[in-house]
Amino acid sequence: MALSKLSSSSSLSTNILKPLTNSFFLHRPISTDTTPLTIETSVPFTSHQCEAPSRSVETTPKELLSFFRQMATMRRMEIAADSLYKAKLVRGFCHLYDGQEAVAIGMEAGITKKDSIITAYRDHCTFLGRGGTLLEVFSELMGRKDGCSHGKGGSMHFYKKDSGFYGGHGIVGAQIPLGCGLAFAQKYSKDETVTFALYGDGAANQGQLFEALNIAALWDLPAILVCENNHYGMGTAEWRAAKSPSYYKRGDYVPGLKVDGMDALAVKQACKFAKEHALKNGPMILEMDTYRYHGHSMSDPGSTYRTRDEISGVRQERDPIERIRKLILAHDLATEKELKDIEKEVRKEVDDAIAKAKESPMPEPSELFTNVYVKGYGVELQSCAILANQLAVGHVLRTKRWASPLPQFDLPPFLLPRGTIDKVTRGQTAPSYCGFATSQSGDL
Ligand SMILES: Cc1ncc(C[n+]2csc(CCOP(=O)(O)OP(=O)(O)O)c2C)c(N)n1
Ligand SMILES: [Mg+2]
Repeated sequence: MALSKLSSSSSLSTNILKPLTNSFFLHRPISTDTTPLTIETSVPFTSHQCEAPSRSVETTPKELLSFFRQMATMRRMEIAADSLYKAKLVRGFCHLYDGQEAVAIGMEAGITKKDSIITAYRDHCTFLGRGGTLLEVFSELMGRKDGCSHGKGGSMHFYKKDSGFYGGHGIVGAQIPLGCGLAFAQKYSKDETVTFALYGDGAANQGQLFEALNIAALWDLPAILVCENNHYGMGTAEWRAAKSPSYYKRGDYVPGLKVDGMDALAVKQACKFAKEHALKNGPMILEMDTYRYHGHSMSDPGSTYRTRDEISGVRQERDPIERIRKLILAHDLATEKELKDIEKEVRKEVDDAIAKAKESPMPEPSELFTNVYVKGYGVELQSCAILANQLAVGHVLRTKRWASPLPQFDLPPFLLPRGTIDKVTRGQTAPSYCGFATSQSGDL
């Protein structure tokens, strides 16, 4: 695997930003300084069927500090989730995102909460990036009431509809057509927003991606398909699964961009660029070159199909948090001690959230079958909160047959033709539905 290197000497010594004196910064609270800065991305963008955006990214000390804090929080949260899992407080499936934090952080910096995001099962940090809280994360992981899906979704089914986060999906690739459905709704309602549909390098080989992309391109939908290329699908290296690993080119007639997904500023620049493109011209593919430190899921130690040297090499040369730390220090935006203090605070926030989540009650047994079926429609339509959400976004414009709302989740369930229900439920009801059981009782 060719790892694009974080070259600390070349990127950090770039003279685009003229270092200012320490005293200048010492008089400003570091978290509020909005002096404009221009920083060059670690590596150039590579484009397909479009011009690449500039490597010079506008930022501020405030933004860099917030990148650092947020990524440190995500990293700590994922490590804590690992411990909770090993202590058997989190059960069932659990996929961690440490290593990939710059994608979630950079994407949020390039878009707004009015834009939509939909992703796969590696969803904890995307949820946090959308404004979710640590308490909601840990409660959901432990199957408690205060979780973002009321403890009924578990690790793979995080949602935050009020800031445009549509999950959290366990079926590889399923979120891509659903994301295009969201983009269809956005275009239909002319609200000048876009959808980012994230998927992995493994999912990039799914047929449904190409079907959805074809329609999205035909109808100029504001859909940005983001391939988070962490170079493995479970234990299979990309070169064993993909004839062409240039995922940014695989939309053929759809423009694409390859981005250093370990550089939050590059991700921000690419997402801004893609949003502007998509609003005017329709879909675009972004390939984020990234890496996951953990194994695929908690049952995978992650070291049988890749060497320890490879993992530690990425940590040393490309780690997204270390990159931002070096930038902050190189430009005297904060001291090492200040950054260490932020990490200490983050640790405490995570510990406090876990303690609180442990106090959150389990859902009542009477909740077991709520949000699963809507009564009175003959065919018992699956309307588990999670599926209602999936269907709402993917099929609203197709079916136009509304059923009554689900008060608990403020979601519109739909009555779908029987064939559609069967098709969807076969693929998706089981994992979503079982999230509740698995998050509380054990492995499937
Ligand atoms: C349709 C389908 N096939 C197989 C699986 C089992 N599965 C879960 S994750 C995964 C690998 C996906 O890899 P990738 O898309 O690269 O995402 P990553 O886990 O690396 O984020 C597979 C095969 C599934 N959940 N759904
Ligand atoms: Mg992958």
